[in-house]
Amino acid sequence: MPFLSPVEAEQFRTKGYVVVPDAVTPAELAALRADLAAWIDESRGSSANYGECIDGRPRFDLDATHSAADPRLRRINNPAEISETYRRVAFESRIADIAAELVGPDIKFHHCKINLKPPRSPTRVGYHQDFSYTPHTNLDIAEALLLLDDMTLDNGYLKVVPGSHRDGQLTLWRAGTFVGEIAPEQVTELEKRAEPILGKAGSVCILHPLAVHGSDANRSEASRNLFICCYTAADALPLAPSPLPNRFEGAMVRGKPSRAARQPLEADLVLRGSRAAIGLRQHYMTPPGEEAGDAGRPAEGPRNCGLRQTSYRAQHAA
Ligand SMILES: O=C(O)CCC(=O)C(=O)O
Repeated sequence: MPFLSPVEAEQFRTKGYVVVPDAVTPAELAALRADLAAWIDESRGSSANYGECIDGRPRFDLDATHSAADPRLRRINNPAEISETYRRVAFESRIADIAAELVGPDIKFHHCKINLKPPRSPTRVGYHQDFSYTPHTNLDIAEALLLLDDMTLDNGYLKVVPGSHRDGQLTLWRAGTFVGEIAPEQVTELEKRAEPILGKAGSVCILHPLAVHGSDANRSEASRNLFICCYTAADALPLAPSPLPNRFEGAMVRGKPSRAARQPLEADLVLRGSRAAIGLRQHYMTPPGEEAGDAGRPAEGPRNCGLRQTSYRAQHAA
């Protein structure tokens, strides 16, 4: 039995995203939230980023304003590696079934993270496409953003530009620098078309890798936390190192592994500099006014990302 209605599957193809309510059970949601509450509480004991991922980077990222009295955990990298609850939801829940239906049937795990926006968090995420962070040989990639809290118009909701996945890849580079977000002059136009992703905790938003999206500051007293899992088709091979290396990377989630890399039908993918872009920073989560960027980035990067292709399956199913 399909996990998505025909209307939902069609929305992913035409708009580049779909929001599915009740993607996890109430028990799964409660267990995810309980682990997260414990991590937030534990963070009170630290004043700098802590924990260690397999590449040596910290597991837990703190906001600059974090304190024991007002804990402000900003991101947890690959929680599936340290919590059986998160691993099980990433691999065994309905979310994985939905991803397999959209970009499978054979899908692999790529990475996961929790993005937190505590009450009154100024953190915004500039408009971007995830493909620049996770380039693969084809576009059958599903980014699943599970709402751990209700997402409302006040608490830093996600905004997606419908249909943007059909317009090709936009550069996240400016003047030779990887800035991680689309240029302001392009954003002005895109923003007019953006749709808010609102929903109850337990809903999942699945994004196409070229869907333009971002989010604003949290102006409310409620937190807005997302558990984000990236899945790829078994025959989508990474063209750059993972932004968040982890021990589950490449593990099959559904179906059979592939011995072949499927290439896009037509692609002019300029990847010069992308390794550095990916390794240095995952996403530019900057308070307004703060420059996005990163020291140590390459002097030059792709000026023109010429990939013009919607998902192979999307094209052929349409
Ligand atoms: O946490 C957010 O608000 C956005 C996350 C996002 O855009 C991403 O992970 O690609």
